[in-house]
Amino acid sequence: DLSGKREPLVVVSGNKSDLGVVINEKDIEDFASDVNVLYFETSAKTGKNVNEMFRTVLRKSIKTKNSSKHTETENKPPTTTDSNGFMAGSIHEGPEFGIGDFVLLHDVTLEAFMDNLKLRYEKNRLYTYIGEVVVSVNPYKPVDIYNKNYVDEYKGREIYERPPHIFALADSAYKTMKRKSRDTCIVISGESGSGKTEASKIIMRYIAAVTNVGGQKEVERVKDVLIKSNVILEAFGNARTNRNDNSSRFGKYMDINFDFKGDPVGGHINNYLLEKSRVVHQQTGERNFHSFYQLIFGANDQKLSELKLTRDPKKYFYINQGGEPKCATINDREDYRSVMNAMKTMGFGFDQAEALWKILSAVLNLGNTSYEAVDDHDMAGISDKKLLSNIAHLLSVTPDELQKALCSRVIAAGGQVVEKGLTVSEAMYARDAYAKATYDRMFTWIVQRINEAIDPKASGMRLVGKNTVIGVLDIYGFEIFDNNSFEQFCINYCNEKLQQLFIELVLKQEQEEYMREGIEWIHIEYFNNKIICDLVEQAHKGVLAILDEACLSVGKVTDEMFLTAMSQKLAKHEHFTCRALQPADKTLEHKRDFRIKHYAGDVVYSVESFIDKNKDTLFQDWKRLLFNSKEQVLKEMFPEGKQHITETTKRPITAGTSFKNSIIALVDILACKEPHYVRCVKPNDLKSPSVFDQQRVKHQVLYLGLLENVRVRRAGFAYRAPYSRFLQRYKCLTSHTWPTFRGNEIDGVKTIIRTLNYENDVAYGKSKVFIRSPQTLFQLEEARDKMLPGIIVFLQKMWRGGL
Ligand code: AD9
Ligand code: MG
Repeated sequence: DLSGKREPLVVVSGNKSDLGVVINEKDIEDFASDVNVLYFETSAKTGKNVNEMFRTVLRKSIKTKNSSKHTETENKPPTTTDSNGFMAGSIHEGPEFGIGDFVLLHDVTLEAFMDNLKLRYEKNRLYTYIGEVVVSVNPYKPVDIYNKNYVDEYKGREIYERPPHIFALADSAYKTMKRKSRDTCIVISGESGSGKTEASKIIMRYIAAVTNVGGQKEVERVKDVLIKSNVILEAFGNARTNRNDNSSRFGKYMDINFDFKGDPVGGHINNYLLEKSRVVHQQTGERNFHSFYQLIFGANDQKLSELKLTRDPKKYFYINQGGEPKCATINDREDYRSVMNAMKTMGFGFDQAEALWKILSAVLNLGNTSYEAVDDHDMAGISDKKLLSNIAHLLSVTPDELQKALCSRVIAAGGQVVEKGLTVSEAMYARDAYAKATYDRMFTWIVQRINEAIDPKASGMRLVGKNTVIGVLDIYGFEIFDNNSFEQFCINYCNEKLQQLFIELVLKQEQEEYMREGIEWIHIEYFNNKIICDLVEQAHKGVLAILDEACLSVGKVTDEMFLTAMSQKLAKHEHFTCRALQPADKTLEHKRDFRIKHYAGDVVYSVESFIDKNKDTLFQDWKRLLFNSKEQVLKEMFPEGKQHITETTKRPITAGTSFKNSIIALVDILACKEPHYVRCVKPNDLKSPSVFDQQRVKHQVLYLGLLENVRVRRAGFAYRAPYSRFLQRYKCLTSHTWPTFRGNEIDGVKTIIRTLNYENDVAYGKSKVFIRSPQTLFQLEEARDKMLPGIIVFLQKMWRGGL
């Protein structure tokens, strides 16, 4: 396999029956435009028909190549040759652009790292490698580096052959998946606003651009559905925050399924912990989820009046708390249409889409209900009967049923069913809980519908042979706010787990591979954050276990009691502290505060509402109300409402434990795939395209462990390959090994290395050859590049029977 090169060419010699998977011209064409030199060598003499078939493909490929020459535009990727004489357009672009791989830094110091990152940022070089990890800096401006020319430049090439780009990583994940039939995943991490979601979309678009060369209609449809799913998810799951105008308020892991030819045939999305508290409360400067504003600004007058809404967002308590309902970078009106359009593509029925907007309107109106005491016992009632009947209408229930669910609770005690009125404050609390639960369930319902639409089995495509996946993880970054609550605690725990996986896979595996291969290895110290993961998740004595214990005990347990329990059980833990343990600590201002020393920095959490949020109780009354609604979508959202009040319910699993389980499952999914990493960095807090805030960036570089990552890559070897692959790829570089080498593979590799004088830069492992510096690799690649035209002529001669 001499794959990975520019000019599409298929060379064949052998017997037709030996050609295996290649069965018709179309398939060959798919291969040919993707893998540039495909060389089949079999023992028998070439059959005439097969020859003819390949000739046709060859003619076509050459035609395509020639015509594409004339259509190249000025938007070409950089192709300068650097002062070191490295290949034009390779990872080296010349010293003025800094160094494309941090592994190549002269000295690995934080200062040198920062200088290089800053220089590249200033030169609009958004991407820099650490080996195969891509470090990306958010440009905060449109950059024209994702067009078709760039796709063509990166398609099918090896990661080191072009300047650093996220396309190279996407291509590498795709190639691994396709060539090795291995499931791969791309883990995108970084703090809020660092560019994770944009990166995931760029990757998806790249994959869409390089697949389906055969132009199959159904594959095109699948790609369209996969891409459009983002539009709906972002509408309902993203919001403007003070850190990011389009902040994802949920975690997302998406598998893209491919058939044996490498074309996408479907996918599956797992969603994690939507920040539902936003439905009822927003901080100053922030907004609720985009969907509310899309509805208010996007629906026409008639629709609004049907939905009992006005176009004035200031009138609705659930969306007016942040202050500014409009966002300069967002066009809610246009987005409303895009969402409608995407729902159509996704196969949502008209009635279903209508139901979703109705539910949104019901939530908005619910937020405007107020409660007042209707008797001497402070029992709550709703005086605005019009509002009540509007909401009832939107939820397809009767006003009476709605009033009951909002102002009272039905409980079963000793076999008897009793109705108990709620106090005004209880009713206000219940109202918000209902609004949050309804939105949260609606979001999950939407994800389920999307999953049905992208289910590979539903795509009607024939799934032949092995089906592989590329998973893309775009999950909330580490968060440190002024007030950190249960949500930040969960999000930061998730980031600890991902960091742990990163350490396991990248750093530890690297060291282990050297040991396995019997190569001398200088041990590198790095911080292993397992201790913090344990602090949160360990059975019996982890924070989540202590919290669950508090939530499950009988009698009233307060947040403060939970804190006391933690201060007793975790007193000795070096990553945990609170006022009771360190009374003099000024950062623990409030007696309800506790602090966790995360790998990314110290975070002070307030225990307030931890119990409540963890219990996540939703009174049966609301579930029953909506299960009995005439609206099918609501019915589907609340299936437990079917249960009769006297049936004892198992205590539902707590929010914290359920989150923990889903994150552990996620880590398991990722751990069995070949990982690729994008580490996103946010250059400043001003969303500015021109400010490189040293302090902020330095902090991220440190906590993302980037420097440790460089040290580990550098202490070891930048590149490694099994002997057979290395020999196959570079055997053309010496006359001792080309066209065939008669000895064993290790000797072949050693011959190449010796002949080219790279002995000082190489170590020989048990099954792989290791190359210390990427420069050597670049030189090998460059030399091979120069040889290729000659090889092709050679093969052509051989093919025509001239040799
Ligand atoms: V959060 O954790 O969901 O709050 P993300 O996902 O890390 O966050 P996002 O991808 O949404 O950040 O990027 C924030 C904004 O930065 C985008 O809305 C764009 O305006 C901007 N951005 C990010 N990446 C790019 C890019 N490659 N090119 C241009 C970009 N702009
Ligand atoms: Mg995001």
